[in-house]
Amino acid sequence: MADGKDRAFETEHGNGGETHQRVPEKGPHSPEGHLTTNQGIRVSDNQNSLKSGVRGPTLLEDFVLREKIFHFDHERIPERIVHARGTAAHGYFEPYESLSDITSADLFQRPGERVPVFVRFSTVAGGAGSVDTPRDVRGFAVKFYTQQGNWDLVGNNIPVFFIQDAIKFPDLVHAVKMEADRGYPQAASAHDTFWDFASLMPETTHMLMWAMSDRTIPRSLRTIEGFGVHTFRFVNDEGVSTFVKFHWKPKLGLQSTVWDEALKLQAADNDFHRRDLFEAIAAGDFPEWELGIQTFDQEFADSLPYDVLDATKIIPEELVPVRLVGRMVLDRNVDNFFAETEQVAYCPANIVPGIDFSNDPLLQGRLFSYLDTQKSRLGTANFHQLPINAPKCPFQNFQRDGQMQMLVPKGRANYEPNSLAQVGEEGGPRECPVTGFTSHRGRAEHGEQGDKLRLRPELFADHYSQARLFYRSLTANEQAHVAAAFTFELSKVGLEHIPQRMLGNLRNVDEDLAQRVADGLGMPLPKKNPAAREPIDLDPSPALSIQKNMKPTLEGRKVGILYADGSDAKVLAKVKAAVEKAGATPMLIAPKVGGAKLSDGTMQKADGQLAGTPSQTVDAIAVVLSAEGTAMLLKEAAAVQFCMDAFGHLKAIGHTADAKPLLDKAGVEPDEGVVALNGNGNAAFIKAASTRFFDREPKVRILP
Ligand code: HDE
Repeated sequence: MADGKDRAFETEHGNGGETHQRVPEKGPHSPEGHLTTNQGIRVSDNQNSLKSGVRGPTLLEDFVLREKIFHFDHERIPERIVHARGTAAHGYFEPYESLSDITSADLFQRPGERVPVFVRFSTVAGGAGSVDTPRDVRGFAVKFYTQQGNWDLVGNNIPVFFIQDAIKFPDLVHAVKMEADRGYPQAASAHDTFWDFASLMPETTHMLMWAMSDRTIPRSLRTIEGFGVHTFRFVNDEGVSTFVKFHWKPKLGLQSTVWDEALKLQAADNDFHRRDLFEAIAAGDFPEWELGIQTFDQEFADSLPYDVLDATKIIPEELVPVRLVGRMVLDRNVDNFFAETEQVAYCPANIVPGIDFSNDPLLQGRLFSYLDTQKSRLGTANFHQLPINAPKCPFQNFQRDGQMQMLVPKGRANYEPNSLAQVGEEGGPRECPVTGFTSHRGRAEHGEQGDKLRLRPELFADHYSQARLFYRSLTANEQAHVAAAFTFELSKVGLEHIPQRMLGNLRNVDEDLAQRVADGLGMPLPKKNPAAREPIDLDPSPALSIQKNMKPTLEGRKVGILYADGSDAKVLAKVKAAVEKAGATPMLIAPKVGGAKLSDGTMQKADGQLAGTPSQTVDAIAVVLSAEGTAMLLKEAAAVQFCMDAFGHLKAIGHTADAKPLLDKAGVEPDEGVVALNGNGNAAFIKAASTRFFDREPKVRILP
């Protein structure tokens, strides 16, 4: 009779029923390995539901089936309203030096002492099932499990934000998410409602410059910076406050894709970023960032032509250098995506003594939102007890009960004050004015206290100076990318008055940029929109450019090596070894995943099949083909596209002499990045593969 059971198991044990008598001591059929219901009852059959007769109806009495389906029906929880798609990892933070002069926060006192962290990276606009590589801001949320409680630094990979006041956040998010009637586009800002809102709210302009730059199409999560965005406070033992802005600097340097590559990655691998992070950690190639701080006092803040409480402004690094105070290493993947990555609950209100908020009106709104959203997402006020959210130091108070209470508090003391200790009963915890968290007092003279007003500080009205500063800090190639991104996004807007309004705003940023976007759209340049406050010229900040700060290294990157039957075994082995020596991962790509027969007769297995491993998934390519292999692949569109895209995405291309006809067919023109592989050390190829060839771009695409 067909019962769907595991045949090998049956052979071993004679028949299914016999297992009850002869339980092995170890393995899946040992007592510990037994499958049970949630009530602990052992399950005898996980393949068949209980029926009345072999062909009869399923019985309601089948509690094993009912419990299993019931639980499955409720496996999903509401996804995050923003930042729904994310990936996370465990690691540690260690300070380089004591910061006791400026903060009493315990985690910054003892150099080298590690604090566990859990970091979640995310996109913002798309749903949990969207893709990893849209043009979007990346969330960079860090939970530090310190000995004084949890500190959450819930930041982004961009140092400013779209809006200045939390009251506009629901409007912003409604506008950027898929349009309310049609339910699209997913994970894209290139549509009417986003640009309608953005163009009506000039305060978004600085962030728009960043969003349209290569910052929002990162190559890897390992190559993004992170920012706390708001101005925070450090407070030392004497209660003296210093303003602080937080930065994360990636060890591998900044690196982005080009737009066509990001688009094609959406087709090649929806999970490109999470796979990259997971694989790097699994391989022991641990991603690392340094924590940087910019600190300054009130007097300095008062001297600036912008307001440090305004989250649409940066303080250029050239003005206040970023001091590197520690490093963070991610060295452990999650065991379970749901239990950890999905259930983690970050909250900017989670701070520890020694750190405090500023009055940034965006931050102030966030302090309410995150706790509130966790209740609807995780369903109970006890979500802090989930292992991923619970502090690693003791925590105790008189909060009680509620859904999913996991703790079993003892005794009668569930209120305070109480005098139960006087009669020998447990009295429970007490407040501590000395070591407990105390808030920094605001100062009336800085407008931090006063009349109740729905107003913004005066300097918040300057919406364009820093947008201009950003644009003018980029390389010419990066500026062209910004113009191209505005052109692409606005070309997707159906209502014509919206791009016109946006162009009118851009004229306040930079006339040349506005003209380029207008030309790119094939639209007339409208009149400049009046600015609430006339922009001023600020000194450019080279630190804002990705290209000016890229690290020429192959470390942590991937090189795709294309080969086929007849490829030279020695050349292949040498390229592979050179790539490994440079700290990168070679990815062997052949027409068939089973491999190809090399010149010496050996069969070389592939890591990826050509049709499923396009060159956008790697950082550089080596085409190691014989004349015979080249002749065969000239008829394979995937091979031609492989080379064409590597060239178009400004990547290094190493090749054997015999592979030249394939490169010719793909339109690969000779330049610095196209290197002959002669099998002797491949030094020139490795050097080329460690960077990208932005000078090549005018040959492959017309940028506005
Ligand atoms: Fe968030 N944001 N946000 N945000 N945010 C959320 O909290 C919110 C803002 C950021 O990996 C939500 O748990 C408001 C700035 C990250 O789980 C929600 C405002 C910055 C994450 C929320 C902002 C961020 C979130 C949704 C304007 C950079 C993902 C789910 C006042 C400094 C954390 C959740 C993770 C998530 C509210 C603006 C970063 C709804 C009201 C600025 C990295 O509470």
